[in-house]
Amino acid sequence: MSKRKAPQESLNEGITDFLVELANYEKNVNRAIHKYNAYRKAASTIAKYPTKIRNGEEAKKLDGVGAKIAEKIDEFLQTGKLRKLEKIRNDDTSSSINFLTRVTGIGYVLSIHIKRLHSLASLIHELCFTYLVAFRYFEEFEKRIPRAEMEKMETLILGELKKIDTDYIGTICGSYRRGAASSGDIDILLTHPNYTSQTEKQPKLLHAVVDHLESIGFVTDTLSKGDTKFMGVCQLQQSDEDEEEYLHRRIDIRLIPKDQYYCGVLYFTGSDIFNKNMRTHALEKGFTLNEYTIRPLGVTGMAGEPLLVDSERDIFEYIQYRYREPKDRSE
Ligand code: DCT
Ligand code: MG
Repeated sequence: MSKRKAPQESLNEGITDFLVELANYEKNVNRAIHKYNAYRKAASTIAKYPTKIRNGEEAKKLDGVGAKIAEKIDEFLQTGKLRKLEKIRNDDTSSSINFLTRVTGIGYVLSIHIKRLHSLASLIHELCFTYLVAFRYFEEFEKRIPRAEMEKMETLILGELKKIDTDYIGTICGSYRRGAASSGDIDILLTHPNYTSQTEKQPKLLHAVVDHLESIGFVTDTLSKGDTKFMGVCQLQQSDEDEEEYLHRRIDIRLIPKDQYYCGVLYFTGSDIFNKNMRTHALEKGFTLNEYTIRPLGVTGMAGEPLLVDSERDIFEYIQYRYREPKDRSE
């Protein structure tokens, strides 16, 4: 009597599960994208394999499964677990990062901090602090921001900017700029004519804005504050017409040199898929495009000097790409 065949994905589920867990660890904790891709690829091939894998040797015949992964499969099949994973799971730092990455994306900030920090004391301080903020607002960060609230915040932020210095230029990018009905967070790009890639760094231009937004009670918490990038939390104050209190929202403010501003605005407006497609098109036309600059590629493939850019349109024109309004940039 033949037993009914189990659904395909459960045949080697133990193996695919541990491969995916390893993949996420490499991505979130080590930021090792190649390793992440390698584990993902092996997991996806094995998930499609129609029979139960008996040993590493058998798995090694599959596309994307190399000697090292085959060894892990053997260990897993023979012992029912993986020492490497046990170690990772028991390591506080990596579980914290994995957890935070899963819940809010703050793990990313954290993993950067950990690479940059020098002393254990400051590491602990950062960890606790980020944890506290993440937990405090955990539920609020999961909720999307309605467009009407985004509009209110835009008016407030741009208005306050002008009070500090009329020369500031600010743009709320991200999904909001693409006209989305709701957004996950607030992505603000900031520049000032006095600040270019040729001048010295001017962290004061960023800090003056953050401090001011804090002083009016709009920015409520800081997750990280560098010379050019602030990541934190903000909240609109309830007014007489509002029925409910506003939620706490994630806000990122980036200070960008004026000559790189429009490449930044383009990049941070997204979507990520649109960016990817536009970069591919740029490469086909012989240019390399990133969040800072657009540069022509020479015959050897070396990038030349950044081209002058004074609007988003300039970038489209350089690479002969049909201009798209932000609302048409979903892909
Ligand atoms: N971006 C990108 N590639 C990524 C991540 C981000 O090009 N891997 C760019 C495009 C969007 C911009 O950065 C802001 O990122 P998010 O805030 O994550 O995206 P969003 O489109 O604003 O979506 P959400 O409404 O969820 O904030
Ligand atoms: Mg966003």
